[in-house]
Amino acid sequence: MSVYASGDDGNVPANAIDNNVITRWSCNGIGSWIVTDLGQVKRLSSVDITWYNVNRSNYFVIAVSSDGINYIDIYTGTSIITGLPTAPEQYNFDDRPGRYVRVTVNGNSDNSWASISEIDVYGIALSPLQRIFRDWKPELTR
Ligand SMILES: [Ca+2]
Ligand SMILES: [Ca+2]
Repeated sequence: MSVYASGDDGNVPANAIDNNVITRWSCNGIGSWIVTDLGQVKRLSSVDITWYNVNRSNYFVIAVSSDGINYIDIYTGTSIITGLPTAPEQYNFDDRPGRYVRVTVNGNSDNSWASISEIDVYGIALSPLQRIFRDWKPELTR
């Protein structure tokens, strides 16, 4: 599994999948994006995003791809202003195959920064054993 992004300010992309909500990926600019590469095509079910700043609404699009080139938008949303403590927000969609999960941030209600503490992709790895337990959808970005 790997992760890369359109850029960063020193808060590097890897911080978005280190299972630590204290660390974050940050990049300034409308349309900043980050991609998680799961290493192989899996059945994707939902994406949790823990936003760095929960006192503003983030405008975002989640897209998935099997080849890292051709993406399909699967979720367009606005995060909720919750106030502290920071908690993951779950975005569900119909199960679909994918290897690359891209989150594009089109700014937020305060400025043009993208700042994400954690991205958790959930789904099924499609191994024979896991196909038996269809309802068991572990985090793939762990
Ligand atoms: Ca995680
Ligand atoms: Ca983190």
